[in-house]
Amino acid sequence: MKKLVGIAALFILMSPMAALAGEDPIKSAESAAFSSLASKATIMDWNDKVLRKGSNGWTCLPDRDTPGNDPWCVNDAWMNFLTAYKSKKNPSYTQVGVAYMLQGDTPVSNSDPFATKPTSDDDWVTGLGPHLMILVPDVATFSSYPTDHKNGGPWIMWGGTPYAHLMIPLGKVGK
Ligand SMILES: [Cu+2]
Repeated sequence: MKKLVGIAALFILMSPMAALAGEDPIKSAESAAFSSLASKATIMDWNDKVLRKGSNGWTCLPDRDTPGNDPWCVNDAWMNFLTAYKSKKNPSYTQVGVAYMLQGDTPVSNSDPFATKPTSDDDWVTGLGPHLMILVPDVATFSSYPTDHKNGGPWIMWGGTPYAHLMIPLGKVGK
């Protein structure tokens, strides 16, 4: 419970900090995808506050106060995932999820969804460029994909957990 409160506090702290940095959260959120999608999307901050109501079923969220630029544009299945993830509950989506992260991402563990500091070099994913992230209702159908994020193509992040998803780089991976 203490951890949950801590995470909630973190998310509450994050939006004023982003605002202090002078970043327009709507512009930041929209930059996660291309304008034909993002301009009609709902814009929401990380406290679930709607900053702009959209009309196309997509939701974009601004860069968080973490290293790297990591705005998201997601469909309903991914919103279900993110809501569950924030409270460490199992997601319950039943449709395919699509998320755009065209600005890249914050460094993250490839195996531990809740790692708070860098893990081993083989596991810690840094320098992520533009990518798509796909959810499927039955994560067992991911089994033919590699989990190695350095394989040069798509890979499974957080495999073997309820948060498994397919990462699809839209550019070169690594240096
Ligand atoms: Cu991502």
